[in-house]
Amino acid sequence: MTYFDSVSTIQYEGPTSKNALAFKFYNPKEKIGDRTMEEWLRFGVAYWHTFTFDGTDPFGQGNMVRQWNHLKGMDLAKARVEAAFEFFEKLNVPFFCFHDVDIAPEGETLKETNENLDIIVTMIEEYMKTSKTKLLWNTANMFSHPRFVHGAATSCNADVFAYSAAKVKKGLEVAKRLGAENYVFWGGREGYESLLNTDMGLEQDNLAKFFHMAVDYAKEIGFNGQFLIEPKPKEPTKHQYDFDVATGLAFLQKYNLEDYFKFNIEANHATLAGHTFEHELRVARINGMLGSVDANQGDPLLGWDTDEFPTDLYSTTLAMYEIIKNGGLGQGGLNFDAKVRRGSFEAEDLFRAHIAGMDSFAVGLVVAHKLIEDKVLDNFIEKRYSSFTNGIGREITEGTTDFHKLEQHALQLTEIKNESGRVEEIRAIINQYLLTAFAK
Ligand code: XLS
Ligand code: CA
Ligand code: CA
Repeated sequence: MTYFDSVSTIQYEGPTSKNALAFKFYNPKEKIGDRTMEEWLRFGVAYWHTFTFDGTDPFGQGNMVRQWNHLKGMDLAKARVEAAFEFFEKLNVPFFCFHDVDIAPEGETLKETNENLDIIVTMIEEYMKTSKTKLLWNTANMFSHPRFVHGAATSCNADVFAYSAAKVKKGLEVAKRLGAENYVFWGGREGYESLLNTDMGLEQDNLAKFFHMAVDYAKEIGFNGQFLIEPKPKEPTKHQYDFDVATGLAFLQKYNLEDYFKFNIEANHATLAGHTFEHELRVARINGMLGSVDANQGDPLLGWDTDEFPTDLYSTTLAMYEIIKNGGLGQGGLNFDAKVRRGSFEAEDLFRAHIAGMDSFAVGLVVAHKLIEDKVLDNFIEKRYSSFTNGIGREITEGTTDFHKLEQHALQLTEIKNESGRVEEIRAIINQYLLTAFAK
């Protein structure tokens, strides 16, 4: 059975193509610096948004037109796997990601749920033998079912903690079987609604114990993928413990977990935290903690997690700037944790949306690479901080001065001269690069 008959393999046709089902900028084998676009970008498809969700929102029923809509239970799960691998091949995408409940229905008991999962994982494993598409990461959904009403590893209920451990244990076994490059922990309901009924200290200690046990179990079964924490400040809980990268990093350091984790940074979560996407990437990068990216965008006019496909070229450029400066994403990737808008209900929209996202990041890659090659920002920054390369500045950075010497230096100063930061000029230069990068 096939599911996307109107679409054939998506080809690169170049910036002037008028074909909606072709790449205009993403040319997988084109070299940018020392790597191909495919190698830099490592795109992934999010199984949940693309194959599982049906467009349901708080005000309306599912409306997505999909070839598998008439099916139920395991038949539905199997059809989605078939559709997924057809989609991956036609989009020529190197990776995909899923939650356990995206791929297989939950049973009456945990045992039954695991049996359903095993059947679908076996099917996926078969497809992966011939498919080029690999598993970027999987994760456990510990937020949808009512049992997780008070959280999972931070629940007030020890039985829920144990149940969550069993889900992650299974998830790690699946990750190992399917050769996942990473395993993600997004703390869906790991936070609180009100301090009036919350033991925050206990909840965070428990979360750390949970992570240590996960690290131990991965070692025990020989799963070598990278562990990733995905920060998010709010939604569904009012205050999530993994608020942003800085908060997550402090948590990992406090509990001696920093050597075992990196971050999966989602653009929309960054903006919900009151940061830019590039801020979160920078905080992770300068701390050696940039693991992977959930490539999407929010809507500045809406205060929630809208998970839109990324099309803002300014943002993709500044994101790729951080990623190139990081030396790439290593075993991470750019996972489109993004859903088509409710109005984009045709199956073909899934392709149109992914093409838009892939082209936007390809543009970002090309422009960011050029900015780095021409040292545009580096030169500004080098000059801006040049006072730290000699004299008293150098003594500060080398740690060879103290308050006595600094006071002596300050007392001698007759005038302190600052220079303009010239941020408008820099923004204008970035615009120039964006507008001319593909000009013939
Ligand atoms: C939800 C998160 C989630 C994670 C994986 O907001 O983005 O989808 O990426 O659990
Ligand atoms: Ca995400
Ligand atoms: Ca999200």
